Amino acid sequence: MKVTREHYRSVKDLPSAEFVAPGSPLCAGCGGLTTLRLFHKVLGGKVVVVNAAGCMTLMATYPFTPLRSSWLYTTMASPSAGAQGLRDALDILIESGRLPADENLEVLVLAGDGSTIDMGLSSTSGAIHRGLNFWYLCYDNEAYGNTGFQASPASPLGSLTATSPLGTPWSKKDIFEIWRSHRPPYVATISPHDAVDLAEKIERARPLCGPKLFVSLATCPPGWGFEPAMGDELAKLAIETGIWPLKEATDGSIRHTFIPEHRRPVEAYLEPQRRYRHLFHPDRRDDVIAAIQAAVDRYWDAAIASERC
Ligand SMILES: Cc1ncc(C[n+]2csc(CCOP(=O)(O)OP(=O)(O)O)c2C)c(N)n1
Ligand code: SF4
Repeated sequence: MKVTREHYRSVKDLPSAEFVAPGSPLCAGCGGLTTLRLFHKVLGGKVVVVNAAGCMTLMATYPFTPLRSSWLYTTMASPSAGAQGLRDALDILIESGRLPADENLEVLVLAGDGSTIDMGLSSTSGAIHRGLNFWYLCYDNEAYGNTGFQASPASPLGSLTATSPLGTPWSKKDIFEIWRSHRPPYVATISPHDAVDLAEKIERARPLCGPKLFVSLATCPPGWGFEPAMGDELAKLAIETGIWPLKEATDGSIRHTFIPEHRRPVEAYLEPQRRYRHLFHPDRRDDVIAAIQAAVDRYWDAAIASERC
């Protein structure tokens, strides 16, 4: 089931302008880069990107950059503090007449899951609490990708990373709920597979003043172990199996923008990825596969029950 779309009916309705040019040192088939390209396209060109150290930092290999927008690079722990400084500076310059109002910029934090869910969470929590008017795009490749794919608290149960060679024993930290508990105006999950859903969510968030989070599943060919051409199929499978729910919370109230009523078994998503190969070869780990399936089923049973109320 899909919700009614108000702004975009198909990808043909998306703006044609590009703000991320082709050609960057990022890996072929990076789902995070696809999300950024789509996100920037819809948000528009009047943007300053505040980028925490991570894979996307590779875009700013001086003197080259594929970005047409402005860029501020921060440590992993401080993109939201950087966003606060930029927002304040822009507001003061406009208020004092030193910058024309039509030169205002949207402030967009761009950060990986490690920075978002772990190291940068404290400064972000402060920024949300202060009601900072900014956009936050987390590309969640489910590990510390840039430094060799070490486990992060976003690494899902059973996944192999450089620091969990037997499979991560924990479930992902729920950044959607962590943000939602701060009561920001808007929180959403998105996917590089569904450009229209992503674009609709940006339009719904645009009129809202305050912190706005978008968490995108970032399919990662080298870290997850799949051929770059398969990225879109995997992102689709994450939605169809129910592993990556597409949802939003406006003023705390959650709704799913797609409910996979006939969910595919999680194996369809897990088996093609090298990071889950140990669950299938040489012996099947039915216990771990069943635990992953049970968590997905529990999530959707609760979600469907609450949305029917
Ligand atoms: C305080 C600090 N510790 C470690 C590093 C080294 N470092 C640079 S990028 C990175 C990984 C970032 O992971 P994530 O935020 O998930 O983004 P990704 O690399 O996956 O894009 C690390 C550990 C750093 N820059 N700063
Ligand atoms: S390691 Fe993964 S997230 Fe990082 S650039 Fe490559 S594909 Fe993208």
